[in-house]
Amino acid sequence: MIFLYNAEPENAEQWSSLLAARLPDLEFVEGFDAVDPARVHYLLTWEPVTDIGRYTNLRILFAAGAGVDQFDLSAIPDSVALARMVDESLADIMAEFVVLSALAIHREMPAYRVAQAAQVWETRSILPASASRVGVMGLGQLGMACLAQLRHLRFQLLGWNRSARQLDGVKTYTGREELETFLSQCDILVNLLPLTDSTRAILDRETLACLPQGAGLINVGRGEHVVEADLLAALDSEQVGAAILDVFEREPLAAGHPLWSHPRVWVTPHIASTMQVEGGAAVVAENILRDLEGRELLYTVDRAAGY
Ligand code: NDP
Ligand code: OXD
Repeated sequence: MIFLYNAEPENAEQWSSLLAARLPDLEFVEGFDAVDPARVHYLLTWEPVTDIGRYTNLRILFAAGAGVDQFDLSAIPDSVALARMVDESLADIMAEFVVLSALAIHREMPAYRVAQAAQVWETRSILPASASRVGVMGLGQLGMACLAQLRHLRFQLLGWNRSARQLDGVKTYTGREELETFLSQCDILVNLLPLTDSTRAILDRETLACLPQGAGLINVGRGEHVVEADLLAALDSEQVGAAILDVFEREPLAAGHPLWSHPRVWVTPHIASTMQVEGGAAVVAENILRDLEGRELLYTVDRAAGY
């Protein structure tokens, strides 16, 4: 049995020894070019696989991230299972980033950065977190982890999701019909949707206009959820007061892109969270064992839904 690893080279050794501890017969191979594709049974990769049909004995394609939008799902043969990364540490780290960003927006840090650049000493309103409404789009593994941490700070919480959810202390909304009502109450909006045909460009001129005037946006989902030109216009008109953006339509964000220099935008280079090796290897090993024993796999992707 061959496991082909195509993720961060610096973590390969640790992956290899963690997998060997649970699967001593698994041969660990690193890099797409290291082995004849027909010999590979399990494959972990961030990048899309070119010509996946060459992997004639592939059993599970493991996405190295939580999202699978980089893959052409229609090209993956039905005989190959697709599993994504779900790991408690990945969710904890995402929640840390979202709490940090929500507090920064709530306490108007982007405005203080602008004031500092101009050497202006000017105080702004000081209110507890309970005065701000934070809405999370996408109540999956990551969205739920963020809500749990935001709750500790006493933010007022809202959630929007495809299927209906009932959550203690969170006002929840479902489907497109309730999107506008949800958005109209979000002083701070957090996007944690997966990128699919139904969610691409979901934050555009029309939906951004539904937010309360001056709302903050935290985008940690995917860049293509937001129409960047519409966001820039909303920032310029102060419909959006501040944006903390970790993901972009094109990554890396191009030099000279107006988002780099907008005074009320904070840019981070897709670092909100990432898989941790221990958690990732545990999930992969568990799924390989399940496959070998003919049991149901964990965290498989619904290809029709696209996530
Ligand atoms: P999950 O699959 O666990 O959750 C996705 C959630 O979104 C589900 O609750 C789902 O609803 C909901 N959803 C899907 N489609 C729609 C829709 N059309 N309308 C409303 N709700 C919808 O994903 P994760 O929480 O694990 O990850 C979310 C995304 O976060 C990833 O896909 C990735 O893009 C991004 N990410 C970003 C990282 C970063 O560093 N910036 C790191 C990791 C992930 P339902 O419950 O009905 O299925
Ligand atoms: C992921 C990511 O999907 O890092 O895990 O964006």
